[in-house]
Amino acid sequence: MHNLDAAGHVRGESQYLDDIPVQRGTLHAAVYGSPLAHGKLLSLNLEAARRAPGVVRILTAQDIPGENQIGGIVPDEELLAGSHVHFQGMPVALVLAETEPQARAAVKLITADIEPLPIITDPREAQAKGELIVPPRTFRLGDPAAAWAECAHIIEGTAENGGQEHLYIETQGAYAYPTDGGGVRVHSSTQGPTAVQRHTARVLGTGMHKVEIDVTRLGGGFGGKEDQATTWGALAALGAFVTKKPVKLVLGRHDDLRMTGKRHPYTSDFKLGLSADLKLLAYEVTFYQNAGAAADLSPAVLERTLFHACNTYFIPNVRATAYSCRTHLPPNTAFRGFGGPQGMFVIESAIAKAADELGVLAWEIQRRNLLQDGQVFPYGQRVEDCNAELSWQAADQKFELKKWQAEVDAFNQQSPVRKRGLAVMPICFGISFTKTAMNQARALVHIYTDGSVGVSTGAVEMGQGVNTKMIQVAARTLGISPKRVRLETTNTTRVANTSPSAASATADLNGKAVEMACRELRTRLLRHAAEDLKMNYEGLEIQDEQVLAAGKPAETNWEKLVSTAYWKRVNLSENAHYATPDLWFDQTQEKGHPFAYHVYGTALVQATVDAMRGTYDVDAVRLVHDFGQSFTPGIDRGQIEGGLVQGLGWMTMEELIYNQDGRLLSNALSTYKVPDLYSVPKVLDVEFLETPGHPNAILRAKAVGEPPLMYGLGAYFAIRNAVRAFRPDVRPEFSAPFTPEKVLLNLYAARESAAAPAASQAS
Ligand code: LUZ
Ligand code: MOS
Repeated sequence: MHNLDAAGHVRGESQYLDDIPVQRGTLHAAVYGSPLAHGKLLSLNLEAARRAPGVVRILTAQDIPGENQIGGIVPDEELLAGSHVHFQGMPVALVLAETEPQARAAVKLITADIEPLPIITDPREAQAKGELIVPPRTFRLGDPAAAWAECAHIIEGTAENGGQEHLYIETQGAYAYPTDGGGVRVHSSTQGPTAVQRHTARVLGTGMHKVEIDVTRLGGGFGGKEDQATTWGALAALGAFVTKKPVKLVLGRHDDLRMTGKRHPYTSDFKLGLSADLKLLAYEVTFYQNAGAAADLSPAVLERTLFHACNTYFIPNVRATAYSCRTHLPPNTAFRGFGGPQGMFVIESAIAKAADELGVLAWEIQRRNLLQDGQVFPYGQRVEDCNAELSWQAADQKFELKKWQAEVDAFNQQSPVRKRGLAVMPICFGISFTKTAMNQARALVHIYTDGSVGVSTGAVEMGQGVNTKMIQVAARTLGISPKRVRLETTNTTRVANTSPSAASATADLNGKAVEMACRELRTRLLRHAAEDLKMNYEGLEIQDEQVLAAGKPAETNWEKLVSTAYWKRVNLSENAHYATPDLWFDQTQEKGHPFAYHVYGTALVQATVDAMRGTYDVDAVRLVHDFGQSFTPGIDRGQIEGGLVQGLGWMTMEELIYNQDGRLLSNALSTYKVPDLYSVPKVLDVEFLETPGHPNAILRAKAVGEPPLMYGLGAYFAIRNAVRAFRPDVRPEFSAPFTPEKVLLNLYAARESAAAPAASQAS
């Protein structure tokens, strides 16, 4: 089944926040953000802005009726700056005006007296100064200190990755209305309606029951609206609450880029020990996460980095330590993969460095160390239903790794200026929120008397096709056509206490709840049918297929079944609750069973580098992915393609640059390059691995949102291999993204400095 939103999107009919008809009397808001990254806020000069045309009101921290606090995991983030500013663009004042241009013009008239304080942008500096968001965490397996003695080879190094802008097509925004009885209703472009509700209530000093959040769909989220939609939702709500008028706040692209957090940059130190036959024996790694100025989701992201520190390899002795470092950048946040990609980049870098030094191909090391059933992850979970070997073998068989490598080598032999590189990128990604309690969801299903069905869940549609999946689940479980089912908006009044749509788990969690609710309704209807048809109650489970089958093909019997059930006063609504079974994690031991299951896959990536220009193409990505039993293969394939290209962009061209003052220099699409159509590999093969799926996955279709992003890491190592084909004496340092600029710097690195690593290897 195709994505049900597709036609509406193509015709421009799909409703986004900005398409909601604007009510008369609506005020338009714009935000004044701090011009400095750190300082004491001495005074705000609002007079000129107050007198500007159309300005109705300017709100500051003093106007907040409740608590000026939107921190989730750690209460360390003010909605509007109080006494201090902590990053450039931190919201300080909210201008409400009759039109949006008036509000934006008035913002430009605001000035602030700020006493500058020292600015930290480097996570290692923050760590050295004790500026940590939370205490460090360490995951341990075996005894690495003792294992070094056993290692034939020990490789040490550093790896760095940059951040990543989410660049959802729809910027952050919200539209709030005052409601009867002193509440607010907020249309929010958020992945986490409950988070917006909770923090809005806190800021307004009211109960969550007076705050209703409603979401139709997002024009992209990618993690950027998991936590950080809250600011804009709460600000719009504050405006509506104070003025008793509707308030609409939509960030312009420039403000969105400047004011919101991104994927976390990391800098990490690694030490990897191997046996003579290339078995990984020991791994020590220290991650320094650049959290930015407030905790946001950083501690959770940090944790997922630790969970994925070994990617899809078994290493018997591991010590992984992670620091969440407070700097004066906008608070960094969730981004597809949620720290996993950062952890995986480091182990892949360590393996690449080992391959350089040992004179072997990285995939020879990768191949020998894939996870297998019965082994254990460093966090204590047993490896079960592992498809690491299976996906590698399938990829090898379909794409002929050795032959492909030989072709690349042959090409490089005869091509002096263009060189190719091949890399293999196997992945393993854990599915579940790492915070066990978040793995729950609810669904509310109504069957109307005409046989049509309305389904409400906590799932937010953001282009990933979750609504289509929910409709499929409902239709299949009830045994009716998907045409009879509508997915309602995501609304906190209909479905409460929701987890954000995140962690690749949205379809699993909400889908299971839909399935449970529909099963219950179906049983109820069958019982009614059995009564009407004088069927035997005991035989119900056996006969229910017959009963439903009798309703086909015209489904007129469905309508009859439903309407007669109504007249017999059968309850046609159901609310179900699902909690993923068997999850636990003990943070004191850093051991447990945090994931419902894991998703595996293997990608082969080829890049061609132009050694004159430093430019490159990622020519081909051919991969085998573990979808389980996909019931929406078109949507799932789309997730793989999109995730891959997003990962490829992060690893190759998307370069976020902040200066020493904490100012974003890559603050527009002229300076921040994202993949376009030409960046998509010309060959993009997505093959479905034949596996039974997992019982914790909805209809045994495994989660598909985040895992494919990590195939993009292969592009980094393919480019690196191509550079080394041109300059075997150069060992490019591990610094993502591998921009054409860095390619050139490596290609034209001085011969002398290039000789140094070779000498140290000999010593
Ligand atoms: N969000 C979250 C996530 O709160 N916890 C997670 O484990 C997670 N994982 C991936 C993406 N978002
Ligand atoms: Mo996400 S990074 O699953 O919001």
